[in-house]
Amino acid sequence: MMRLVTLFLTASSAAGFLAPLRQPQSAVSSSSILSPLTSLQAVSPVLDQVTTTPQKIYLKKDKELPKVLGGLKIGLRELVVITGASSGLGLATAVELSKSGKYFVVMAVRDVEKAKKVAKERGMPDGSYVAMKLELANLESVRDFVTNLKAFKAGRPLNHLICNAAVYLPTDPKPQFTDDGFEMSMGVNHLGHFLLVNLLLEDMAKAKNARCCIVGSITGNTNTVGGGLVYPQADLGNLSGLEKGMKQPITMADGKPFFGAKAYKDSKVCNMMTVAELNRRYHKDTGIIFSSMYPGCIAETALFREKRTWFRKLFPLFMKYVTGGYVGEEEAGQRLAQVISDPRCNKSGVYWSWNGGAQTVGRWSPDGKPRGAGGSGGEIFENQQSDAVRNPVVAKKVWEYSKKAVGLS
Ligand code: NDP
Ligand code: PMR
Repeated sequence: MMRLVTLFLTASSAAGFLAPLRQPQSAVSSSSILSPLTSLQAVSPVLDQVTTTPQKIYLKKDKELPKVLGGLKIGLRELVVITGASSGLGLATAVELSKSGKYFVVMAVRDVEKAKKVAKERGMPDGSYVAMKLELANLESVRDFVTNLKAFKAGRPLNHLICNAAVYLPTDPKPQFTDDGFEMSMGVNHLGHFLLVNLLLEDMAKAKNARCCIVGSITGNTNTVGGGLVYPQADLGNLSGLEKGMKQPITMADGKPFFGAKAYKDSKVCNMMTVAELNRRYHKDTGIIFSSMYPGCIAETALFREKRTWFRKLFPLFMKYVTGGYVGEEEAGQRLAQVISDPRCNKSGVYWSWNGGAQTVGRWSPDGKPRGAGGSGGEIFENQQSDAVRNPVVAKKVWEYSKKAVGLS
C-alpha cells in the first residue's frame, strides 16, 4: 500500500500536480482552430423545420426519427435528456433510467451511431430511448438539437435534463477551439450547456416536478483536498476572459494564458454557478428543481483519455486504496439517476454528494467538515461548495457574461 501511495505521489509530483510554482503552459495559436464539423457534407434533412448548411449534420442521418411518432413512443414515461450519454457516467445513467421503465431517454450525443451501438450493448430496452445529435462545440448544433427535440416530443413537456457531457484536456500544449471560437473545455462543458438549458427551460416549466441537473465536481471546489490541494486550483479570477466573450485568442475565463487542466476545473465552477443562478432566477416561478452533483471519482472513464498510460493504470488504484474516492461507472450512474428520481432530491439549489469511502469522511476536508471523498457506498447528502463557488456576485456575472457569449443577450 505504502509503495503504491509513494509511487503515485512521486509520479504525480514529478508531473507537476503538487507543484504550485509550476507555470502554466502559455500557447495561444489561431492556427490550432479545431472545427470538427467543417468537413462534413450536407445531406437532405429529415425534419422540415431543420435548415442545414454545408457545415452541419444533425438528425439527417438518423433514419429512425422520421418513422417515429415521438409523442406516442414516449408513452406514459417521463422524458429525460442526457448529454454525453454515449460513454461513462452519462451512459451508465441512461442505462439505469431506461431500464427502470419509468423514463424515456433521449441520448443527446455527438456520435449517434456510437450511442446506438453502446445502448444495445448495455441492454437498454428497445423503445426506451432514442439517440439524437448534439455537438456542444457548435452553438448552431445546440439550437438544432432543441428544434429536433421539440419536433420529436410533439408538444409534450420535457420532464428532466441532465447536462453531463464534458472534455478534460490537461495535456494539450495549445488550446483547441469550438466552431464558435470558444476554448474547448469552457465551450463544451459550460457554454454549450448554458445555451441548451436556457433554450429548454420553457419546455421543462410545463412539466410537473421537472428536474435539471448539471454535473459538477469536487475538483472545482477548493474546500476539498481533491480540489484545494491538487494543482492547479479552479479560479475564475476577475472573469476578464469570460467578460470579453471567451473567444480566441482568449482561452481562459480569467484572461490568463491557456492551461488545460485549469480550464476544465474553471468550467466545472461555471457549471455549478449556473445551477445556483438557475435556482435563484427560475425555481420559484417554474417549480423546476435545479441541482448539481459530484458522482465520486469514476477513475476509469474516457474523461482521462489524454492522460498517460501509467496515470490511467495507477489513478483508479490510488483513488480506491488511498483516498477512498473511487466509484465504479455503474454505481455513479445510479447516483446521477437518483438525483432525477429520488423523492429526497426534490429540493432545488443543492449540490449532491455521497459519503462513501467511510473511513475518509471528514479526513479529506481541510476544515474537518464531513464531506466524504465520494467513494463507493454511503448515503446521499447535501454537500457544501467552496466559498468561491457559492459567491453570488461572481455567479451573477458568470451568468450575464455567458448569456452574452452564447448570443442570448
Ligand atoms: P466521459 O468522457 O466518459 O464522458 C463524457 C461524454 O461527453 C462522452 O459521452 C462524450 O462523447 C461527451 N462529449 C464530449 N465532447 C462533446 C461534445 N463536443 N459534444 C457533445 N458531447 C460531447 O467522461 P465521464 O463520464 O467521466 O464524465 C461525465 C461527467 O462527469 C462530466 O461532466 C465530468 O466533468 C463529470 N465528472 C467526472 C468524474 C470522473 O471521475 N470521471 C468526477 C467528477 C465529475 P463521446 O462518447 O463521443 O466521447
Ligand atoms: Mg485527485 C480525497 C482526496 C482526493 C479526491 C477525492 C480526489 C478526486 N483527488 C484527491 C486527492 C489527490 N488527487 C491527491 C492527493 C493528488 C496528488 C497525488 C491527486 C492528483 C490528481 C490528479 C493528477 N487528482 C486528479 C488528477 C486528475 O487529473 C483528475 C482531475 O483533476 O481531473 C479533472 C483528478 C481527480 N481527483 C479526484 C477526482 C474526482 C478527479 C477527477 C476530477 C473531475 O473529473 O472533476
